[in-house]
Formats: sequence, C-alpha cells, structure tokens
Amino acid sequence: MDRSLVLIKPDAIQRALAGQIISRLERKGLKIIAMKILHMDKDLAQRHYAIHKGKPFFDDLVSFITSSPLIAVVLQGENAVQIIRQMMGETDPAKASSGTIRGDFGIDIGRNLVHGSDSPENARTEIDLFFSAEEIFDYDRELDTWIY
Ligand code: IDP
Ligand code: MG
Repeated sequence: MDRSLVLIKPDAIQRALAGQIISRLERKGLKIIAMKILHMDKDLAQRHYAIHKGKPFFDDLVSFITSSPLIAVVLQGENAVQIIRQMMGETDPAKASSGTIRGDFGIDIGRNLVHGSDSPENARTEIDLFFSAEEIFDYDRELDTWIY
C-alpha cells in the first residue's frame, strides 16, 4: 500500500475549500491515516521544498506556504501517490483538466491549492517531516473489502 503526503495549502484553507478537497480524496477510497492543521515555519517550508531551492519562484513559494495555516494529511491506498497526482491535476491550474482539484478550483500556478507527493520514496521523506510515528494510524476499515 502506498502512502502520500497531501497538503491542503493556505489558499484552500482561506477559501474554505479544505472539506471539499479532503472529501474528494476520501470518496475515492483513500484512507486518512494522519491529519493536522499547522502553520509551517520558514525552516520546515525550506526543507519540504528543498528540491526547488534556487528556482525563481522559490522565495514566493516559501512565503506563500508560510503565510497562513494549512492542513497536512497522510492518505493510504493502492497506488495512492499516482492516484492523488491525477486527482490534483497539473501544477498550473490553468492547464489542469476539469474534474481535477486544481482544474476545478484554481487559476494561478502560485495558488494551486494542494500538494501531493510525487513518488513513494519522496512520500516517506515528506511524511517524516510532518508526522511522528505515533501520529499515524494504520487501522482496518470494513468498507475496504468493497473498494479492493
Ligand atoms: P507540484 O506541486 O505539482 O508537484 P512542483 O513543480 O513540485 O509542482 O512545484 C512545487 C510548487 O511550487 C507548485 O505546486 C507551485 O505552488 C509552485 N510553483 C511551481 N512552479 C512554479 C512557477 O513557475 N511559478 C510559481 N510557482 C510555481
Ligand atoms: Mg512537487
């Protein structure tokens, strides 16, 4: 089973879209195994987005992601990483297909509502940045026999 780190970014919280976004992921059949609201500080933001350091949008990205609280969620399911990337849509909401989170709710690349891990390996690193082992719950759900 894959795990993925999803961030409901500050723009989604400010626009009161958090519930709708989490609901889409939950309805798909993905299992919520950890969740918290937090205000990212600069240090965490720079570590989470370390791969983008030096790019022209990096400073704006760090300042945006630390501008207001966000919700971090860990979702689990078969192919969760790939499924969530598909459900998020392309990075630029203007190019993202309708039916995706970014395609349905966003306009600007710097305000694209969600983060989702791009590989199972990166998911593990990202989950460790946001959650301790005690904050992650791997429980059974009866309904999973109707999803798989
Ligand atoms: P992703 O979120 O779809 O994985 P990445 O390329 O990993 O996209 O970029 C991380 C985040 O940085 C994006 O979600 C977006 O918020 C921001 N970003 C990426 N490219 C640009 C850009 O060209 N201009 C402004 N912000 C960008
Ligand atoms: Mg990325």
